[in-house]
Amino acid sequence: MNLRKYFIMGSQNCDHDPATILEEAAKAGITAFQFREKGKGSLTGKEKRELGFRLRDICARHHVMFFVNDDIELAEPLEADGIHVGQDDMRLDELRERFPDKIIGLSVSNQHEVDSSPVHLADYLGAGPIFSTSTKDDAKQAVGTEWIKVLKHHYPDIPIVGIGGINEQNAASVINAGADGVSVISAITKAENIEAVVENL
Ligand code: TZP
Ligand code: MG
Repeated sequence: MNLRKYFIMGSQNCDHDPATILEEAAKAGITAFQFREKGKGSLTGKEKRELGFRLRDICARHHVMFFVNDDIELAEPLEADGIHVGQDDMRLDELRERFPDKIIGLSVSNQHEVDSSPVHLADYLGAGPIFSTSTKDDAKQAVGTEWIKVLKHHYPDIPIVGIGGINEQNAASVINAGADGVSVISAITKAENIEAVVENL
């Protein structure tokens, strides 16, 4: 499992064809992708599913791991490598039972969430928002790279990816804090030069 450069997006994050953006990012060397079709302007139903298949196909061609955010019903048809859930989604023990072979990622934003989650059932943790972000309307308080260190100290064996406000300039600080990877939305979807950004993450 290589989470080093983990791109996340849905059509709501893209000002042109999401497939074109993903294709460029995949060619440039992202190692994982999460289909997160969610929030204002996002697709639902058949359109969401069709976009999922297109993006899944791009990942397969480039050997990029493919994750689905939340949508349990899409994980199987899209043959996702894994599922990423937050605190308000399906319980980890139920997920694990239903998808014994899929990678399960869990978002943890603070100590309270860690205390109330079966963290050990997760295959990796998404930690953040590390920096402030305007991409997610309901993003929680930015926690800084210190949060990576705290999590790594308590769970040295669980891979951790930072999320939230990560870009070319600050990605190194997230990795230096002990993260196994960085996950980004806008750093790539809003990039003028996707290849250069992916390279520098
Ligand atoms: N979860 C916490 S912050 C965030 C998500 C999905 C948004 C990250 O977007 P960006 O543009 O990389 O700050
Ligand atoms: Mg969720």
